[in-house]
Amino acid sequence: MARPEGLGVFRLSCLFAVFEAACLLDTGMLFPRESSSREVKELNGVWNFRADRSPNRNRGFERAWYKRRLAETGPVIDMPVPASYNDITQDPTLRDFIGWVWYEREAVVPGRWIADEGTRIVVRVGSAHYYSVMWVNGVKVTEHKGGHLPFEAEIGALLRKDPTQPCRITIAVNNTLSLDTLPPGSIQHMSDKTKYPDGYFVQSIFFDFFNYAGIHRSVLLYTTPKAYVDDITVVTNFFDNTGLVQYKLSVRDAVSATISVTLMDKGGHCVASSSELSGDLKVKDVNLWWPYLMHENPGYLYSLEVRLKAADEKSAYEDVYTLPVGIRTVNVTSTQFLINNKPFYFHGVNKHEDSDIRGKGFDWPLIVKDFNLLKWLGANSFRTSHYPYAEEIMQMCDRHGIVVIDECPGVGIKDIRSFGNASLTNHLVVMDELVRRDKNHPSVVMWSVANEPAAEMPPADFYFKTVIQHTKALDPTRPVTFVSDSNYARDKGAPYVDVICVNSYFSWYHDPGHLELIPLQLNTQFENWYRKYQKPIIQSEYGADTVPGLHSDPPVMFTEEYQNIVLKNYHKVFDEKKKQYVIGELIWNFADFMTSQGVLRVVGNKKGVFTRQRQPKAAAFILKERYWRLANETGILPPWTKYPCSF
Ligand code: BDP
Repeated sequence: MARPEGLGVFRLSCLFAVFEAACLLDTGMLFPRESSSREVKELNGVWNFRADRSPNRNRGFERAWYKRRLAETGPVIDMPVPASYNDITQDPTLRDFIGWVWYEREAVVPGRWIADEGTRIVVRVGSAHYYSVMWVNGVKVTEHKGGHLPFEAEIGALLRKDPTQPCRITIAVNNTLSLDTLPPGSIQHMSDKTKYPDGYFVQSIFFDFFNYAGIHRSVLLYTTPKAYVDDITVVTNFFDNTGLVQYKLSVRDAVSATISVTLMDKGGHCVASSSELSGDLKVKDVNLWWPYLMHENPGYLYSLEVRLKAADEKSAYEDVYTLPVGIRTVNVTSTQFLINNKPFYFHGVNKHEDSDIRGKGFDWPLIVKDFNLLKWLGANSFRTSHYPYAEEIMQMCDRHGIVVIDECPGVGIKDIRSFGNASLTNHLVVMDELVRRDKNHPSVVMWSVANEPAAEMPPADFYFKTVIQHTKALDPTRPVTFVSDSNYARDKGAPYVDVICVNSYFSWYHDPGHLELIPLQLNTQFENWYRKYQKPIIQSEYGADTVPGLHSDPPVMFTEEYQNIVLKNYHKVFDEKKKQYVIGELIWNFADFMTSQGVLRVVGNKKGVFTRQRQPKAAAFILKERYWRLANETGILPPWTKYPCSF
């Protein structure tokens, strides 16, 4: 990614050719936004729900539950959408259920949507984990593999066939993970009749968070005109005071279209315009997009308003879509991560989408609380460990200047059978879907293709080389990483990435209790990786499980004092190495989170600096002190945030 100054324009002009060639998907996935030509109707609330408890979990398909009201097929319960279903009831068999569950509700579709044949009606699911099939009025409209990315289907024609019918949406969701899903898992059938009843099976997973399932993000109906803007890609740059927004539009079903593209500043003033499907917009006296705590006006967003006018024999159509655009650059040298050509140091966190009751279900109060905590902490960044987060979270990051390492669900790739062709093909499709969804977010500065896979296995080299190269071809504007454990010697992904991300748990999983070893071992870790690859390094995980309220001095494991010393000992080394090639530190974890049950976990993973209920442990104050100090050293802080801050 290192780029000599001055080559930027040449690089940009080549980008779109590559964007197109590499992606296997043929439609866009713009976030549904209301405009003068588009309406959005949320279908969140209480849905009917039924788990298929038949021995092969297939009765719903055999008896075509989608053809009737779900309540007519058997007993249904209330289920909130969005939410994981696991923690909603008191039933342990539903919490741990494996297989197909069925959701259903009827939506009221505005009559004018149906009456106007020039209106496309789309049903969209923000995410459902893991495999989904969707029907409308008993007709299958789409299916989707993967638990963290959106899918949609156009249903206008179907609804117009019989406008007297309600719009009954049925979604079957299966959480079973197999060796070629992402993340992978496997089903163990327990055949020892002395220990297990007939047909007993369990889901094995190779990652450390609860495999929450259900419809996790909003279900929407939205409209566009028949001729519409299907996709927008923007790439940005700047030279001196002039910003450059290179854009490309994809439009559908538009015969004889005219385009008008207007870039507006925050005040709504036009700063550049065009009437082409693709082009360069120049912005004088540009306001760059800056990270939180790096500039007094972080997260500056322009609005790119795209107007499409088209006509066919029957009608004229006008579509309007407005995309927020942040103008910024990202580059990597052998020792630095540069945002807008200035060194950026990641002082942030790893997160999970996880909370009481909702599991991985989207929840605005939780999200806004988390952003308040991030800002309180002085965190300027996070990694979406270990899967893509909700689009609304990425939009918050854009607005608040929180920098994101956007990770795909490539976590727990531990079994050699998960390196086969089926897995690889699926991994490439997931990267396509992720880049398609998140490519325009200025907050996203790097893609992460995997977390701690079994990189020592022989097929890992080809596998990760392919995934990393594919991702770079999809998006040549952002660096790519691959998150390794601390053992540099067995790493197969590192030669191909731009930034090395390393997780290590010295004095925890290695030499538990020996806090005094952290500085030596961490120093050795950094030296080894840098000597071998000469690439900048992020400490992408470190931490210690801590039960809030547990105390001991001298510190012992699981106490708040122990977590404090782990952090402080890591920080000493970071302070030295950040003068050389260490470009960031991300604590594991922002908050405690649920895992599957096991002897190493006491009601979940307790490495949070906040509890699962978002209350600070002692370590949160240490981190806050440090992050504000780092920000004060490296950034330009607005007066109200001057260290020591007023929070
Ligand atoms: C790391 C994993 C993370 C785990 C963490 C831990 O990347 O998902 O939760 O260990 O054990 O290796 O706490």
